[in-house]
Amino acid sequence: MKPFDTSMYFITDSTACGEDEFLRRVDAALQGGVSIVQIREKNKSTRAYIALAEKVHALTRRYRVPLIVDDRVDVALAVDAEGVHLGAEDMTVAAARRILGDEKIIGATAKTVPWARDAAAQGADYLGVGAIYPTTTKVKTVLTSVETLREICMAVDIPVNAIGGLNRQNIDVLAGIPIAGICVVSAIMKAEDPKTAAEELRARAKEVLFG
Ligand code: TZP
Ligand code: MG
Repeated sequence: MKPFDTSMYFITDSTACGEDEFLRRVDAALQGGVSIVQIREKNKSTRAYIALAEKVHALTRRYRVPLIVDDRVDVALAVDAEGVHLGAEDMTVAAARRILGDEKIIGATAKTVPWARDAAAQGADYLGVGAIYPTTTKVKTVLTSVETLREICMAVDIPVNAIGGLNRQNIDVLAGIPIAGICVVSAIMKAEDPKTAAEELRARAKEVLFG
């Protein structure tokens, strides 16, 4: 597997704007220094998902940032993305690993310690844990306490990221928890200036979490 850095993990959402503006925002986030990008599409046809993922991958490649495809191993393979992110209703990590081999990054969602251990044992490369705060992004999720997040970090030896409602103003709640990074959608995607938002969030995360 190629090395990857989940410290500033940006998840896209194309539902709020047209495609040109969407791609402009993703490019701005990359300029602002996000370390990894996930394309997350819930309503597109397979063909449209692949078409958009190809465009996003062209951008992420330019910045040498890995692209992760949410939910879909087939889409990840079709665009030769660097990895896939799997939730409870997606293919298991073990099945995805059989298909993708050892070179691709496989992330998994985990909301409990047993779930986290299971994903790690199946070969997940990182975990996303949350939602830490209520989120305005369309998602089927429940809140995960900061205490559970801490326990998950202690229970597995793969990188753990926090997700859900995180922004520059509230990430201090994560100080002292050995997470590898934060995942955000709105804090960058819906910002007036996504480049500055990414820069500021990254700086704040460095200060509060990795300082
Ligand atoms: N999983 C748990 S919360 C969430 C996902 C995909 C959405 C996070 O979005 P935001 O806008 O950063 O709260
Ligand atoms: Mg999923």
